[in-house]
Amino acid sequence: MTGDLFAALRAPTIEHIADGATWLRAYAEDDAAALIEAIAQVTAQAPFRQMQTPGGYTMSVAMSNCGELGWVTDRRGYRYQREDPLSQQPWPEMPAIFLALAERAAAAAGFHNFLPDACLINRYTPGARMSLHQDKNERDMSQPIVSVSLGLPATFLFGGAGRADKPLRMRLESGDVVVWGGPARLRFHGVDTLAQGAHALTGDCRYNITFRKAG
Ligand code: MD3
Ligand code: FE
Repeated sequence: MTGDLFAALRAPTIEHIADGATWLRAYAEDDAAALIEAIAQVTAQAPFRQMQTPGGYTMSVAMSNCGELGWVTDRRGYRYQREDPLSQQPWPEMPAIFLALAERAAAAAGFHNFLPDACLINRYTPGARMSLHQDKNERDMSQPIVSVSLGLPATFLFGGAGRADKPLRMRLESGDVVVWGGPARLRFHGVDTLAQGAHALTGDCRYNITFRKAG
């Protein structure tokens, strides 16, 4: 049977990738349709937008946020803030299904009582990429980041402590969750250019949602 409508569900597996990094393959597969619906609701209020880097480039990835704090970038720099700069209103509330998944996934990786106050939603269309960077705008680096991939697969680049360290390549598929904590928390990482494709739930795009304790 090869039709998309009857695509087999992947079996969830737990894989230790590196100190502090745990790959929960297919962990969110059962929730994928509901998560995508929740993304649609959040972004009806806080639309996807391509932000400017401090250096003046326009990011190829379109972003939005929900939760108390949202990650933004513009000519003034990278930061978290309570208001959506487009509307000057607070970011949409974090959907209950987001919070529940983030808490459950963090606990499965050994990080108990994870209570994210920020959720960044990234949308990749073919050609979009994210260059190697560190996530260091959060206050407490002892808290992990939980990432959930939905839709088209992507090649994730998992680097080292220095920008020049040769990254490992990992193919992240829809429903995969990765928990990044401990010594993995400050490693460089990025996403290779998204290839064209068609996914039953998202069409021609990939979403990545990351849960963070930012404040
Ligand atoms: C490893 N997003 O939004 S998620 C980001 O697929 C970001 O959209 C990528 O990097 C994406 O900042 C990757 C996986 C990820 C997220 C945070 C990390 C990996 C990480 C923090 C530290 C180490
Ligand atoms: Fe990142």
